[in-house]
Amino acid sequence: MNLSICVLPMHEHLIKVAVVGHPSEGKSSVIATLAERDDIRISARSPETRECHSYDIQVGNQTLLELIDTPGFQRPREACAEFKLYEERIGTDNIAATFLAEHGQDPRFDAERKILTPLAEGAGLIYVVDASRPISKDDRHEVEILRLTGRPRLAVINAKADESTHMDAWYALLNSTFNLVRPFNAHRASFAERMDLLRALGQLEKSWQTDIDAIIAAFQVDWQARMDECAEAILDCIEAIVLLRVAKTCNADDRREKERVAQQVADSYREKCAKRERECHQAIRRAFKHQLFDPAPVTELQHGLLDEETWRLLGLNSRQLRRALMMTGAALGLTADVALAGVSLGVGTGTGAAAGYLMGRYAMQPLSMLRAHTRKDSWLSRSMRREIYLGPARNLQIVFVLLDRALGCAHLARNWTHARRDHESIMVTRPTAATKEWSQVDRDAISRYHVAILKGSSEQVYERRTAVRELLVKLLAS
Ligand SMILES: Nc1nc2c(ncn2[C@@H]2O[C@H](COP(=O)(O)OP(=O)(O)O)[C@@H](O)[C@H]2O)c(=O)[nH]1
Ligand SMILES: [Mg+2]
Repeated sequence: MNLSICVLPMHEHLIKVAVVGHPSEGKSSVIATLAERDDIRISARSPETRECHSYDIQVGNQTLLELIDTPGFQRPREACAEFKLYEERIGTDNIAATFLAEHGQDPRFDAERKILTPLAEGAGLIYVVDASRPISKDDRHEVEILRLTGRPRLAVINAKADESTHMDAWYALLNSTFNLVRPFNAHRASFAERMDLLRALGQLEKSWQTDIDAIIAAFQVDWQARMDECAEAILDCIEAIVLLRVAKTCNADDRREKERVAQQVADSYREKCAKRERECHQAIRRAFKHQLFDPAPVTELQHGLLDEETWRLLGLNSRQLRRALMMTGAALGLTADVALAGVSLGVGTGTGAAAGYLMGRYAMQPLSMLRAHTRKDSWLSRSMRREIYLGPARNLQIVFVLLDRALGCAHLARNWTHARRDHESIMVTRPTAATKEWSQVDRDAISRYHVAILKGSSEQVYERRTAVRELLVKLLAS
């Protein structure tokens, strides 16, 4: 994790923290979540971490914090017995180094040696326990070893299940042996919770405080930049899709050819929309540094952008849409026919507001805008060739559907921690319809933006885009 930022401490420190504990308690998961690294190996089956691995957290070009992933304790009872002996014989002064000197080649303590090496070299430690299970004898031995190392130590309660029966016992044990104890769920931790854990790390040792504060400040600046990045990606996508136009000419007298070409236009339009929307979702995914997790399946695979089912679930309801469209219709100065872009309703002319009203009923269906429209190639042309085209998208509902899908995607990307590997569970998530809950003022800002894209000057688009960007940044951060 490299965070570019301004507030750098004057001197170069490197805080080293070893993440230690029992196998499969979630040590690697805590690091993956904290450092936003989804390339760290995590497995439900056999313990994946056999060697120590370091993960740097940098501010600017300077590494300020090194998190060291370690294998789990293998023989805590025997190792603890050794520690007790040294305590009696020579005291606890760098007891970890004594253990390493005594058992430098001992194959029994291979894992313990790897855990204790960074501690003997001065690292602090985070002890990770799954507090949804009862305390075992081995846990008590591990806790005792870590207490005897005398290193600054933070215990992290990473409860993997919702079982809380053993929680009090765990807190009692850990509170008496660790400088600080914090709950932290590696699968569900929010950004604020991640920062809280880092803050706790800073409290362990006075000399760490400044650097940890710099790291937190850098994370916060970076987090804000992500909201801006996502908002820009969403706005670019809306503009591209609203202005998208796909057209083909055909012989107007040949009904079969017309149908075939209309189908081609519709297919090409869908494909281009899907491609453009996917670019937006991938930009969101990248902003949140996901390489493994792809939030797009929920929005893209279950249903397409222009599927009726999508439009049934997402976007505004017909009353909200009618109201928004009355405004849009009037602003665009559209007649009913124009607003509906040729969808014949048997209404010849009307006011923009009437167009909005009528559209409200039809705009709920993506196919109403997908209908291919024909017009003569050229009035001068004698041949009866006609153009079949789709777009630009006058139907405002497409903007709200795009917004719901992009915000849903951002919500998943933001909350999916880098430790999670249960990616298949994402498929059962329902896409969320957030725009229905927006205030009238916010929905109007979208209508105005839509009108500006279709009709406005670049200045007007810029101005209305800025207003919508502010709204999106607020929503993305909430
Ligand atoms: N449900 C849940 N599972 C977790 C959590 N943290 C870790 N796990 C799972 O526990 C298993 C072991 O995790 P890992 O980080 O590899 O443990 P380590 O051996 O201590 O490094 C993996 O299947 C993880 O997905 C958590 O907060 N919630
Ligand atoms: Mg591990």
